[in-house]
Amino acid sequence: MIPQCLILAFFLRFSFINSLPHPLDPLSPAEINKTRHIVHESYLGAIPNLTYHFVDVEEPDKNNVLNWLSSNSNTKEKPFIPRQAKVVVRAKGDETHELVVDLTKGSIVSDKIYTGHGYPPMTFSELFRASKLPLKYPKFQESITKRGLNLSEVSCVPLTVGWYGEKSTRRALKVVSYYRGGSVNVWARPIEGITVLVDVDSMKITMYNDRYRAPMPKAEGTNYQSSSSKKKTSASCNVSDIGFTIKDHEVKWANWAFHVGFNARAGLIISAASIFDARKNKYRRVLYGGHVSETFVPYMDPTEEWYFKTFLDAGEFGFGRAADSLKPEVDCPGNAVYMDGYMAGPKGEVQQVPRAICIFERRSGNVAWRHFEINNPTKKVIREGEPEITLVVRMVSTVGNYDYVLDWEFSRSGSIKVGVDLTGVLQMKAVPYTHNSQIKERVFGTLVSENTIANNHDHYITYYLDLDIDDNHNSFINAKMQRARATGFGTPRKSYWTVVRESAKREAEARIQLGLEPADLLIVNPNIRTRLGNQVGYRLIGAQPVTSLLSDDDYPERRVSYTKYQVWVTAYNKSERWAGGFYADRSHGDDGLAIWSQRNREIENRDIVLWHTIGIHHIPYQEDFPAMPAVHGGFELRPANFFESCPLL
Ligand SMILES: *[C@@H]1O[C@H](CO)[C@@H](O)[C@H](O)[C@H]1NC(C)=O
Ligand SMILES: *[C@@H]1O[C@H](CO)[C@@H](O)[C@H](O)[C@H]1NC(C)=O
Ligand SMILES: *[C@@H]1O[C@H](CO)[C@@H](O)[C@H](O)[C@H]1NC(C)=O
Ligand SMILES: *[C@@H]1O[C@H](CO)[C@@H](O)[C@H](O)[C@H]1NC(C)=O
Ligand SMILES: *[C@@H]1O[C@H](CO)[C@@H](O)[C@H](O)[C@H]1NC(C)=O
Ligand SMILES: [Cu+2]
Repeated sequence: MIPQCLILAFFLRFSFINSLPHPLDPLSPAEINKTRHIVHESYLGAIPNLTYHFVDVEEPDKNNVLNWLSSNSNTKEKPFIPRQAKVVVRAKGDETHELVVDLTKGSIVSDKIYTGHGYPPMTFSELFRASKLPLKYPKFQESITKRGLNLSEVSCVPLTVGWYGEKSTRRALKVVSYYRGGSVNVWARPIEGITVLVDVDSMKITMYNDRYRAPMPKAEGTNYQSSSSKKKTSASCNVSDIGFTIKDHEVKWANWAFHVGFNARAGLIISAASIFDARKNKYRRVLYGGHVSETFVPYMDPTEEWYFKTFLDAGEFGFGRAADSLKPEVDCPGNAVYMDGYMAGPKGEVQQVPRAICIFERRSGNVAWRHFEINNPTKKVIREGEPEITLVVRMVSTVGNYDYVLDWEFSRSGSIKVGVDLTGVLQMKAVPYTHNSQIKERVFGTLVSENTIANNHDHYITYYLDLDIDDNHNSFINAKMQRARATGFGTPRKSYWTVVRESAKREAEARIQLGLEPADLLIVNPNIRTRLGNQVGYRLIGAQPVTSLLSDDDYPERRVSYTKYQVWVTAYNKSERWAGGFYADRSHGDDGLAIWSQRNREIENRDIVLWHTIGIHHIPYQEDFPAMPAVHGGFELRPANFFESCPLL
């Protein structure tokens, strides 16, 4: 007995030491539980109805993480990095506490009350309770009866309200309602004309208006569930060509090594991505951290019941909070491996999202590289090439009616492709019209079915990209292609283009509107050169440019003024991560990317962060009804004089 116990004790101790988390790991279920326990043991535990709005790992200082990453566990001890959680709780309905909880010490090491504009995200239970209020509200019941509808068939959806110049604000939601009545597609049958304002801290309806009625769109043709007879795709694609390894959150595949994280706000987070350079026989740093920073979805309908719909989905709701469990063989192919996501619920309790992330090898059917050659001395034909094989890391965020499929795709060529597929169901508005010819007023969208307008809107998805090319001393280069006159060469050519490389010295020089002039945008390490003397770098191949069409003085635009440029570069600052500001709900636009950039810090040969906004202006079409075929957007980070030669050979 005794020896066995000793052996067991030894193993437990050994495995404990070995399982010290990677400093960038998300909080584990035990750590989320412990965070809650520490907060409850403090003076805050005595406050009734304390609500948890944000719980995430407090990211350690970058230098400490870099030391940790570079220390080889075989030769020297990993430096100790305390595990800390950043927590935002609300107490007594009016105080927002920002806490740093030290999980190693078991205590709160920082406690500040936030008094600025804006609020943390709603909790799930707040959204749920607000959505139930109208159903018990006599005036709403009357409105439903007057429309000849059945209250038990009504679904209510709580929406954030934005900010429209109010001097002082309270936390609020507007609840919109839909009629199921025989359809699973609630979004297709809106109950139009009603405004219900809920004050969230008192959880009461504080304003109610039933302004007009519109006919209820028919239920027929709104269902999007595929018929059960449809055969599943065969799993014959279950091939793993290269194979990858996952140790906790660390992934190794082909020449890549990186860390996969998850939190309630950003969802999927890629960190510490390095690529093995066979010639240098070492891993070289590329991306210290990358994730969705904010999203902005403004609807283009200025009427009473619609004008406020200008959502900052990541900051107001949370892309991770909205993460959906992935369905094998539909959301990810048969060879995928899954990771669960964990976050804190409204009471600080652990919430699990099973299969939040999937990782799989993709054989796209494309060519990675090829060449056919007849001009060679042997007179034999040469035909060489390789199929493209990549590794994809994916999650899906379903924010209300929309589904965002978020991909990070790693290629052996050194390229990282970041993609978003937009799908789901449109936001629709009930109208009296069944044919386009009947419409004599402005309707702000497309008639996609009888009595149904799908409203015009935009999607902007802003990425945080902390690139570290080899090390932290990087510069941003705008390599402009400029026309030159061909004079003095003695040839009949009149013009050609040449490259003018401009290294941005300060943040103001790195606000870019794509598409205005041809240019390559690069993050380079000005201190490291290839054998041939070129600066090593990575290049951003940007998405098709989208620029907000809202006027600068419009309130939603003031909150996301960073959408006027698709590319920004800022000086690295650990606390500058969320492009729309940390407190996005009802924000006034006094925090966020555009404000930080105004400091106009030096960014040449510094630790810098690249920000890129992708998206679409969405004019709906009939094919988007009742569910929308995915629309793809994305960008690429691609080596540019980073390797000495083609890394595929
Ligand atoms: C959560 O923490 C409490 C207090 O430390 C402990 O009693 C409980 O067992 C933990 N629960 C889980 C699921 O880890
Ligand atoms: C706490 O919440 C409960 C249930 O939601 C509610 O009945 C009670 O009034 C709240 N207490 C305080 C002090 O707000
Ligand atoms: C309303 O719906 C409920 C549940 O579907 C049903 O039992 C009830 O008969 C309906 N009432 C009317 C007036 O249609
Ligand atoms: C596909 O491959 C994975 C990983 O090797 C395996 O776990 C899974 O069972 C396979 N699925 C099928 C349908 O063969
Ligand atoms: C880092 O960012 C925060 C938030 O913008 C700011 O308050 C702080 O002054 C910045 N620190 C430095 C050293 O610039
Ligand atoms: Cu859309």
